[in-house]
Amino acid sequence: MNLILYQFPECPYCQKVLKVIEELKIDVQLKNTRTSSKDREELIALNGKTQVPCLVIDKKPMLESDDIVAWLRKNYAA
Ligand SMILES: N[C@@H](CCC(=O)N[C@@H](CS)C(=O)NCC(=O)O)C(=O)O
Repeated sequence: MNLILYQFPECPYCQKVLKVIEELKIDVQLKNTRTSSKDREELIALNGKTQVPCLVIDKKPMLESDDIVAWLRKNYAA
């Protein structure tokens, strides 16, 4: 599965998701919407807003950190 996470490290909801990604050692491409205007524009094109975290799973965006964490645990927990 191709996974991309739009985030910025200062966001506590993003930190929650990043912690799980690290814990489960999942290969995810990180995009920073604070430091990269290109990444921010991509996120707006996907969702019409800049809300993070947003996990894109095979081109389909998922918002809400609780939903993202639940999806990661369901699909990647040993
Ligand atoms: N309920 C959301 C809240 C996410 C949230 O509030 N993220 C903030 C950054 S910490 C955000 O995206 N704010 C709006 C914005 O930057 O456009 C979640 O759990 O993912």
